[in-house]
Amino acid sequence: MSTRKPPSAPRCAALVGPYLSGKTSLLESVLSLTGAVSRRGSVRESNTVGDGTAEARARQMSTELNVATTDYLGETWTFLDCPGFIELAQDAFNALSVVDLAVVVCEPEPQKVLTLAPLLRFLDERNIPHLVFVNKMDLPGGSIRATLEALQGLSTRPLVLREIPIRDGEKISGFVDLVSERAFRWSEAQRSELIQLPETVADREKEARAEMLEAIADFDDALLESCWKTSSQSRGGSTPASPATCSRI
Ligand SMILES: Nc1nc2c(ncn2[C@@H]2O[C@H](COP(=O)(O)OP(=O)(O)O)[C@@H](O)[C@H]2O)c(=O)[nH]1
Ligand SMILES: [Mg+2]
Repeated sequence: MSTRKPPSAPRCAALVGPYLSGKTSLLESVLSLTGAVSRRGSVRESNTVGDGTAEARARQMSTELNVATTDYLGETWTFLDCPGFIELAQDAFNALSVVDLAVVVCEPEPQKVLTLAPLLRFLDERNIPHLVFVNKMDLPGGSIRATLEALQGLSTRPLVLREIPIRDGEKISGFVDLVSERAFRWSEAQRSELIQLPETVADREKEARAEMLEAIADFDDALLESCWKTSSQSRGGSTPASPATCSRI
């Protein structure tokens, strides 16, 4: 029996969040990993797909919406990378009114996420589907747990981890996807590599997955069933690997 679902209509996602959290870099990674561009540019080298206007390059920041389309697993996604600069916030709110999904990009620092309060309120009040992507996990000192607690204080909806980090000493070397129960090792600017679930993270994975399923069970039985299926299929090795850029929370 085929496990493939029929492709959906084209979808649109907004990348929103504070200035410098990494939205334009995330867009570049998505485009590169899905094959829309052959070489991953970098904001520091001023050669990204986004921020291509003279003004954005000169200011080294997004000064207007960046729009790019790519395909993944047979589905078409258009991304609206919104400027995070506070004086351009209206551009982000306008984009959020038309998208299927908002990806809130932030850094793993509780103090910094407090600035997300108006954005999360906007998403909550309008019932806009959203996920939080905690970026810059390669930098030392970030805390997922403290960041999640700070975010929960700003959101009326329960927030649960979708991925947990794999630590290697002080550094984070990869993550476990709690839906498929697959572990991945990060490689700089490359597709994450599927690895055996490390023993050191097995207990934490069970605990975090139980929390995630419990939260889902409170409001969506179909989604709960789909999570169970995805995990058993991936243990059988029949589903494609998750994208390296999937959600961190
Ligand atoms: N260490 C680290 N730096 C990042 C990461 N993502 C983005 N950056 C850097 O953060 C800065 C801002 O990135 P940018 O994508 O322009 O952020 P935006 O303002 O949210 O669009 C740039 O110098 C990027 O190179 C990341 O995952 N890790
Ligand atoms: Mg930007």
